[in-house]
Amino acid sequence: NKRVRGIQIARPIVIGNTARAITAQEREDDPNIPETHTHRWTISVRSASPQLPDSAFDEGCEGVDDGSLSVWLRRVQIRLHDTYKDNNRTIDRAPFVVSETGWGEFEVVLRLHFAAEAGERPLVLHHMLKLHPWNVTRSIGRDDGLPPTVHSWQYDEIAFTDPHESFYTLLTNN
Ligand code: SLL
Repeated sequence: NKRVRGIQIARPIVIGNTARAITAQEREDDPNIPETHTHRWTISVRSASPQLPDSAFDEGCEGVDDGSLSVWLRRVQIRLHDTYKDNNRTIDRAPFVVSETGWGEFEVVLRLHFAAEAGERPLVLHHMLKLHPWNVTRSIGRDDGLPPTVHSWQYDEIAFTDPHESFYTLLTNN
């Protein structure tokens, strides 16, 4: 598998989480939510393409076509705190998202597996799950009567140096 020498090609991503307090109504509707759990949160890995609508960063992120990401990112393993049951989660297609409820903040370990064409080892990234708003995190009000959503995101660029020819073709054709 030949490499294209002297080339670096990067893809922008955003990793992070949204979180908000669980309401009394939700507890009433879902008796399975443990009493100790105070928050509902979603961790995700998304492409940072400017075309993505704001809703891509909402709770759940349903209906967001993040297809361009799946071209080169084939699997994300997300390791939660070991207080979680089955704390190693594997997501094999976009959207690369894990939603849970819980009571505490912890460091999430994300392992990004690239398309086989890349011939690259998985990349390990970290994200501090944020539940509580403070001065740096934006807490965005909403008009649906639910508590405000906390957002904590970090932008990153995944750079491939001297990429395999087939991977370079895959990236540039999509
Ligand atoms: C610590 N930051 O280091 C804390 C850990 C863990 C939070 C927080 C799971 C709850 C459950 C949950 O919210 N864990 O599965 O019941 O000590």
